[in-house]
Amino acid sequence: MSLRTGALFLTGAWLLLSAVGCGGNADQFPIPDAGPGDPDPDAAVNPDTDTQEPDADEPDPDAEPAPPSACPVFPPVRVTNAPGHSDQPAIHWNGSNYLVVWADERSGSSDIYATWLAPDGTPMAGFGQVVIADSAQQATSPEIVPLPGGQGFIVVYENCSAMTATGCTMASVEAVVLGADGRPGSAAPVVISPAVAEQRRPYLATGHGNIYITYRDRVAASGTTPARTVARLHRLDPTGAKVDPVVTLDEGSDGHYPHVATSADRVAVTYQRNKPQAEIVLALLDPGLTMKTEAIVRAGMESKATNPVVQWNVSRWVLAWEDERESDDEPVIYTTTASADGSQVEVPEQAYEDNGNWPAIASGGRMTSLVGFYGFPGQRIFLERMEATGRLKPGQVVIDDVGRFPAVTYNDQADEYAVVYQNERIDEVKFVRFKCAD
Ligand SMILES: [Ca+2]
Ligand SMILES: [Ca+2]
Repeated sequence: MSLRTGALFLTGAWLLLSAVGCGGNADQFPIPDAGPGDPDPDAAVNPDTDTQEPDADEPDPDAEPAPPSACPVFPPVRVTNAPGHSDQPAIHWNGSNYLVVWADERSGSSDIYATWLAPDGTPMAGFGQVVIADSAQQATSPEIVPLPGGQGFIVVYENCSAMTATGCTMASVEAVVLGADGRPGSAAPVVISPAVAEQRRPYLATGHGNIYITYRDRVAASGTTPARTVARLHRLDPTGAKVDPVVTLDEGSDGHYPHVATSADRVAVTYQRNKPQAEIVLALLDPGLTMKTEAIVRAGMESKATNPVVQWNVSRWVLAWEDERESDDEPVIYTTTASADGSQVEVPEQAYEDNGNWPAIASGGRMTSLVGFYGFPGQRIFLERMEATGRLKPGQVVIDDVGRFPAVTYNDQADEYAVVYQNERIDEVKFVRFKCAD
């Protein structure tokens, strides 16, 4: 059975909504069957009901023209070519080259692969594309950070072991340690959190000599307390093993979509909790994971808010998330910043007037921060440039390709940003880079 991420279902719905909403022809877009999928952009993996053959890697002649890009973008470079879906890439710049990891179905089921790219996105000779986690199940959603001290990397991912018609019903969070050369050692992947009835998308941050991981977990019903989802946070040692304490963010309410980052003196987790619904929180902890502050970034309201992300931008926390306050089932990306101690949160700003999904943030260089996401027209990757104050600069960087699931990083040698994403027409991973004058 072929698999895709659950986000595809929603993407299909958004494609249709967007096409209808802007007066376009839905037939212009490769719309998969929506199926009985859970309309959750965070759903892990779902059965593939898309019976269309992948399109050739050519521009869609019927696509709406791309909006102008705020600065020039190099042509995208295709990273993967093997048969089978290649999906959800993550990228790390090590000062010389990029290490890219992604989920790949070339073996017939989804495994995690890695490759090294030169600064221009061409493959590094002698490495190729290496399976780093050969799962007997379906391994997806990899994330990568360097080990403290820099002598290698750690990759985490979710491993789905049970599927129903509506998606993954059982998944574990696992880790694999790579050497400085990007190759896995002989140790088997570490199970950080064993499979229970909830998929759990892990994120990582390195800082304070530690590796921090956050993910969703499921708490069984107990007495009169119903089963619920919670956001976990703890450290990993350099072998990928769990280090106590395990922090549960706001144990009393459903917590979803946690994402982690570090500054010089804090660990930040942003997540969504239901108080009563769709509140976005920035939790700030000290390096030993004692809670210091919880700042409310978006007060709970009836409309949905999903997939928040956070990064440190030298002086402030930068946040972005999908927000449906403008229109149900039609998310747009909102951004804001918060002061170092969380005492001041700026009024959130809508980043882009049209549909936006799957935000990712990179910090560094003259642009200070960059918020990437995929949206419309054309299911393109858009990147908003942010000043140090958090104010968005006019215009967007636009990648003229059919993309989703962007991951963004900063190349401090070339003063460029690099994006990896999945080309949704051919289900392959691509790399693109750009540089803006301001
Ligand atoms: Ca492929
Ligand atoms: Ca496998």
